Amino acid sequence: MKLDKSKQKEINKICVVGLGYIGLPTASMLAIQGYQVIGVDIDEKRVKTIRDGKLIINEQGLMTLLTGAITSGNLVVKTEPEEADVYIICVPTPAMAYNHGKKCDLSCVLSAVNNIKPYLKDENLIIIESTIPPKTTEMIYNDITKNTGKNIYMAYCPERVLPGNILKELVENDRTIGGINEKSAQLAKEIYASFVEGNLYMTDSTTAEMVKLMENTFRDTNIALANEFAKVSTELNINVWDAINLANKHPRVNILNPGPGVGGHCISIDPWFIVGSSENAELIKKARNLNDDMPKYVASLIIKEFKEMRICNPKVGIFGITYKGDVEDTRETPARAIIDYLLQNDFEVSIYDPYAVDFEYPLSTMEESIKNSDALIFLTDHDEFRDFGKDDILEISKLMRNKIVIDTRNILNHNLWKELGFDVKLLGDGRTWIK
Ligand code: SAJ
Repeated sequence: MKLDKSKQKEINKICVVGLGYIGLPTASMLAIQGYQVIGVDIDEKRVKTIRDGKLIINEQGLMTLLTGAITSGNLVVKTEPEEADVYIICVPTPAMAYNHGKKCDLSCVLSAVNNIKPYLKDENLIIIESTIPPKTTEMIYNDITKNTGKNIYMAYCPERVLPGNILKELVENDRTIGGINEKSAQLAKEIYASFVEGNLYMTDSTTAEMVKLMENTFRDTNIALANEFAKVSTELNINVWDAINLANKHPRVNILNPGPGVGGHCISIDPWFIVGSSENAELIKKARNLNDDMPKYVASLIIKEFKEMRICNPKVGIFGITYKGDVEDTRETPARAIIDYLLQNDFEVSIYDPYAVDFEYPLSTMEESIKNSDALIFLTDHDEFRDFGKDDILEISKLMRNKIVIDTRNILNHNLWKELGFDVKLLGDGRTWIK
């Protein structure tokens, strides 16, 4: 959709603060639509890299979009903000430890707001896209109006895109636009209407903040329920995967998958922002803790099993450490805690992951990880593991000391592994574990 300049007289210049996964694609998209965009990042190296037309993140299609934005002359990147009609804040909001849980670290958002304060004029619009706790937009709005005396507009418009598919989702996904008042929401809507093809829903800023957190909390609590079903099924000697599959045949049921825990920088963190905002968020807190305890549950099952089997000086190959399949991201990965528990219990651990590059523990080749091991423990649902066929399994079998596989994601062809002599143990299938 091209910008209808006649309708956009009030907004010409947009300053996007934070040029990461969300800020850079958003700034480029707005520049292509004809806005004059100033992209700001405090990281000089990052600014220089973008200026040179190079990418700071590996994202499909972003190179073409960025090149288009820079050559159009509409996108300029720098380390300091400047006067503009609109400011869009896309900086990180990590979690920090707090009161047996976590809370939102707002320091980057607050410092971005402080950096734009000297440039603010009456009638400016500030949009926050970073994930933040409820009422943060209101708090920042009150602070700005009190301390600058400026008459500004403000809105919260959370991003919703999946890394790996950012550009498509940036354009196609519906968006929630929460204004501090109606005029703020209306102005923010005009900006997003320039490139979003999905629906734009307007609401107030606190509702929009909750909407973002509720989306990820829904997923977290649903996974927690699946994980609890897995523990109960193990006790009852049934297979949770079969049970979930059958339950999901109901037209109004959709239970997600159990697993070794919930990782990544969104689902495992955002629910804490609700917990920190209300004493009534009991279920959310319980679900979060249940998912956080899954690595301990999985490690204890494995340790107990090895004791029952009387395997001395166990060596295991860990297959997959990233937080989910086919990505290289290890932030908040449950694999980290599982490896810690195994090491504390005198397991020798050798780690293989086809995607991970950076990790606290050394990474091995697939062969090193298999060699002389008693078991292979599959923690991540990489397609490479799913695709293991007869020849691969036979090769693996030759190198191992004991032929055990532990599948925490239900990704292996269990019948094939069993036919080739393996003892297959599946998370959530009580029949495969010694009682
Ligand atoms: N997981 C399970 N069982 C499942 C599904 C996932 O154990 O059935 C685990 C995964 O293995 C992983 C974690 O949960 O460790 C989170 O993975 P995910 O694919 O659910 O979510 P993210 O963190 O990669 O991306 C999400 C997306 N949100 C939703 O799908 C609701 C994305 O659209 C958001 O933009 C992003 O969070 C975000 O920024 O909030």
